[in-house]
Amino acid sequence: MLSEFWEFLTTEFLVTGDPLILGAQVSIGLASIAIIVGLTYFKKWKWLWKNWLTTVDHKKIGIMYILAAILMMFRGGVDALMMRFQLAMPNMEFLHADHYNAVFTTHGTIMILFMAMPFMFGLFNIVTPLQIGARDVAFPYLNALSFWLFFLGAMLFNVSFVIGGSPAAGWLSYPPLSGLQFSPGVGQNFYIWGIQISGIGSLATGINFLVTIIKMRAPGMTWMKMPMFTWSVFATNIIILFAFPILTVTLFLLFMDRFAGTHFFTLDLGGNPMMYINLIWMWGHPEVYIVVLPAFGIFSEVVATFSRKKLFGYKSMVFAMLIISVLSFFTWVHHFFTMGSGADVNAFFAITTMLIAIPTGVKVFNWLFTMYRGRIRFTLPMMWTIAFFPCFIIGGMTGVMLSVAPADFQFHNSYFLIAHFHQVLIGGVVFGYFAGMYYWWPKLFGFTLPDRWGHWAFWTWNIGFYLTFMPQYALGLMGMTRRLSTYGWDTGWMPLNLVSSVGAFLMGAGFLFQLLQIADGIRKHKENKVGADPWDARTLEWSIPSPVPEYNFAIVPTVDSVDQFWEDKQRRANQQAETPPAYEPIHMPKNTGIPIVMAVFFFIAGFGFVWGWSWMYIPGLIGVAACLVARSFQYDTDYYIPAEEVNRTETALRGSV
Ligand code: HEM
Ligand SMILES: [Cu+2]
Repeated sequence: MLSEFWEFLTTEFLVTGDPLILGAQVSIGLASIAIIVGLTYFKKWKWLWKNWLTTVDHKKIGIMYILAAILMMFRGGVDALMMRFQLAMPNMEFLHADHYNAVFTTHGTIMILFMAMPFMFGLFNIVTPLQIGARDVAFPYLNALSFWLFFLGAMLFNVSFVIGGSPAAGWLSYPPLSGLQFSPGVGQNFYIWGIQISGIGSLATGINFLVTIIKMRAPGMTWMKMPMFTWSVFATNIIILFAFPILTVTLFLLFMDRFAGTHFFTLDLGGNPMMYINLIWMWGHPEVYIVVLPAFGIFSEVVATFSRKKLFGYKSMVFAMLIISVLSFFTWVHHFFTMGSGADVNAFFAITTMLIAIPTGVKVFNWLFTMYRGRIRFTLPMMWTIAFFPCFIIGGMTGVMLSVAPADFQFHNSYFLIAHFHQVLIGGVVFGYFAGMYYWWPKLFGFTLPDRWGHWAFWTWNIGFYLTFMPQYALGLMGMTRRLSTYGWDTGWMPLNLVSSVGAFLMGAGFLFQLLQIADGIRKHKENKVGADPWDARTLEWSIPSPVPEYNFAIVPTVDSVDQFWEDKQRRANQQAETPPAYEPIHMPKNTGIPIVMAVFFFIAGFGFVWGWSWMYIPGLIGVAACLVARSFQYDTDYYIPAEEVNRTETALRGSV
């Protein structure tokens, strides 16, 4: 009995034998012990629980999202570097084929679902309520729950690395490869449940922010007076609302195939793998627009602020965004032009794909026109925005090349594609979120990040980027296919691959410089303290103190133009001082531990399903239900901040700078 248990533990449960993984296990263990000891030693458990784990404050939730995203960027980045190390030279024996499969699968999944998505949700959380003059999101409790579902879903996915084995069927997990027959271990189950749990959180966030934007805008802020970033959040969440339910159902059907022996996606008994491929891309293609549209919103804010000009073509920007969000649902077949849909179907999807270039082009021109004759300041957010243009223009053009269905028979599954999508995902999404992080950092923390390490980071990232991905276009045309774990000397691919790998390590260095920059910034936070409006910006979030008090706006603003705050400043410059405002008590939601506890039960249920242990998933599900019931009996969910306290906080915050 005991020996059976030991046998299970060492052969199936724990991933043993690989020195890389062993090293990771040891370092995860040590890091966890260090965190627990540290928190105990400094007596910080209570502080952590009260201020962070149970918070419903959208700003703190936003910070936690971004922290998690940076952590995941590290994990996904290490995966990327391992792959590039393996591919640097022919016949390398660093990662063997199976391990390589696992690494590109976790890399892709983590980068998109557990890095880009939380980074984006973090920025939504931090910025949206502030830009529309609201004191919170529509459903603060649901917002906390969404975060914890994302986080524990991500953790569930990540433990597959050391427990049970990683998924290895690609980031979209096509059957039959991802079915029981060809992926008999639990790796695919981790994929299904990690994404399923965090996906429910994403859907809830989408609904939450749609309602927030529809219902909670400051008086006077009509649709056409909404800031551009908020518009991008709105467009994005509409896509989430329609796309994520498709993912939920698809993953559930895949789970049934693996768990209950159904045949939705295998050819026996009338199932069909093509159905999976259609479904997953009906979510997957919109997903890439989900992550890129908010970056467009950020560029719009940054370009206007640092060119000191009104955003050029506001209305056309809004329509372009909405058109992209609709079109994004009509292009999914471009991911499998080669799988025999026939010429008519391919032509339709080729044309819809090319059409997206038009609204996107409109946006690029609007940004350039905004900069034209502006008084440009080359701050870090602006630098990342400018770096985005060439990158996205090349990436966009290669995208149009890929959308030519007959040409795609050549490019399909080659390194040309890898270069294309990294160019738009890194140049568009990652650069965009960096711009946003630098832009709103002082609003959140009350100090700016010093430029020195920031400039190092900027240049190493950018040079590294072109070194990594430009050779890959050529490699693709030379016949190198994606998901290839090694190649021979006779291919002639060595020099370009070597350059590509050197570039990847430069990007890794760029990431480290950013960590240094943040550490340096925290160390010098007193010197770099800033007031409410360090950038001389245009939108409402800059009208309140930095860092923002928990209630955001002491007095809810009224709005009658897109650049209300900017115009107020112009007016104030030649007017007398305002009379001190009369504060009123502010209604706030109370912290609650239920979201994190419920997400832990989701984790337990998910882990149970991964292993098919009914003794675990049944209690897990009961726990989830119990949390729902407990919440419905929680009557004492809010409180008021008295007017005097608001007054005190405001005087302290505004007086100090
Ligand atoms: C330092 C930057 C990065 C490097 C060096 C890098 C490198 C790679 C490599 C070598 C592959 C595997 C190619 C293959 O053998 O097929 C890959 C795949 C992939 N990467 Fe990245 N990557 C980086 C950043 C990103 C980012 C930021 C994202 C998303 C936001 C991303 C998303 C993906 C996806 C979705 C795949 C496909 C995975 C699959 O085939 O299932 N990567 N990347
Ligand atoms: Cu697509």
